[in-house]
Amino acid sequence: MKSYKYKRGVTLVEILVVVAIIALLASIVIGLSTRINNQSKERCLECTCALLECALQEYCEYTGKFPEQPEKNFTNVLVHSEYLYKELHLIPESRKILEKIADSLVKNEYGAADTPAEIYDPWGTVLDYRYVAGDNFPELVSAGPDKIFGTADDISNR
Ligand SMILES: [Ca+2]
Repeated sequence: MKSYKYKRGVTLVEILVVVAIIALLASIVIGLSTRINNQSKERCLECTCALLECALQEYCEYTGKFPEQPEKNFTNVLVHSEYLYKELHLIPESRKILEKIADSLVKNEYGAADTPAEIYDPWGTVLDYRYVAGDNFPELVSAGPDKIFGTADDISNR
């Protein structure tokens, strides 16, 4: 007479192996979707920077210079972004290009309603604008996926 006592059901080790495989597959899927999401955001950022560069070229043709940022310490990103928006908004051709940027990236989250809007990157961080006299072309800097400036994933138009 055969005993089926140990053939029925699954062992704890088998359950752990299945759980580990499911966890591994889930982490691969999450990793891939995060990467694809970041790649699409990077492309969105490239398009935004290209539009801002066109708007800056128009500004330069109209005024003979690029907007110079009011501070030179590169720390007050919010002020830089609002300043860029305000300056580009003053020049009709630049304003037309500025209006082509997605509404989700141009918001007035800081200051009163009548203050200039800020320009954001696709990760939701304010885009930094850097230009001091003598530079060849203004620099637009995104804090990147980690939303922190000065780290390796920062993205610049230069
Ligand atoms: Ca960063």
